[in-house]
Amino acid sequence: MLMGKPTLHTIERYILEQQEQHPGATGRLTALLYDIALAAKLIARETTRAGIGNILGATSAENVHGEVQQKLDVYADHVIFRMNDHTGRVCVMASEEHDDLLHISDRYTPGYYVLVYDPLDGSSNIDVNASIGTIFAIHRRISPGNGPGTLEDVLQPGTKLVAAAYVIYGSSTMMVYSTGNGVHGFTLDPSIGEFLLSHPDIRIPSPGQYYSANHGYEKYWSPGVRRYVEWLQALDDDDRQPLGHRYIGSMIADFHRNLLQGGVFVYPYDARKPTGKLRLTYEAQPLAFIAAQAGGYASDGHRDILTIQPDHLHQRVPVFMGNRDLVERAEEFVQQYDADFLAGLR
Ligand code: FDP
Repeated sequence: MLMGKPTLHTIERYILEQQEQHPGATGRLTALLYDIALAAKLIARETTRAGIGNILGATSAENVHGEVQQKLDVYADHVIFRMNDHTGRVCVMASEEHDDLLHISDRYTPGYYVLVYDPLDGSSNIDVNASIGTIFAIHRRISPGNGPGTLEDVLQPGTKLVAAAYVIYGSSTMMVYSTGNGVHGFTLDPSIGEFLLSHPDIRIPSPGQYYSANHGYEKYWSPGVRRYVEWLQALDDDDRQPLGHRYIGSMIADFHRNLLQGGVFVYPYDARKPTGKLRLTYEAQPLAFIAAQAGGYASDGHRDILTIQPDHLHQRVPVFMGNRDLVERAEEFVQQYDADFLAGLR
């Protein structure tokens, strides 16, 4: 008897239904999201076999940030590019693993969208079997004409994003995406190879439960960040409950937990890293977009991350991201206490 059972929504069906609500839609974005979901399935297949295959471990190549690339990074990077280089939907791509733009071969017609991705975020966690992820950001092209996309197409503020998504490879694989109409999460059923709707219309619960920050770097933190974290710990008030502390060191895993359970993710500027560590276009913008669509907020301490106009491809940005009230509190602390510290970093 099937009556009364909830409807089973595959990611394809869900994306299509969302598209049908926009009468003018051409289906190009829908198709691009399918391609991304398929790339995610291929990467998930390899990440779950990472411990048994010879894929485990680092290659000798370093990426543009001087980090040793893991083999899975190389695989994920390649799969995403190959999945999107010939479809006529994308005019240019940028990957966190490459110095320069990834151009579409002149054998194929450049498309209307711009795809920016971090193929495997948190890759230092691969060898210890902790969760890792892939992040995608999609813009419309703004360069004139139908030729190859340009740097201008990639360097757009987050307010211009058409869609953003991430995939988390954890105890299960999930894809979470937004096209500006809420945030929806799908869990991969490996037995049928389909992403099924498991978390419709995600909203960040309030009050937030957790904060995520690398306490190992506390000695480099600014006075504002220290005071803020002490406030999160409720050290100033015996009657207030502290937030719990959780930090995996894999942004997607930390972000995902805070999205579902409420909290704030903090990767600030500090005495060693004046602009923080995380990349604006590949990491901060798409996650800020998803946070905002789930009712949250992301700031660099002074302004909404989505409003920042990037000026180069691998730009870094300090990040405070999660429940709006917790992030606004961070802004208050750093604006009150960090002017001298920041002036000293310049
Ligand atoms: P990773 O270097 O392992 O790829 O942006 C990269 C990132 O991981 C994030 O996923 C993570 O949140 C952060 O760096 C961890 O950095 P720290 O080890 O400095 O805390």
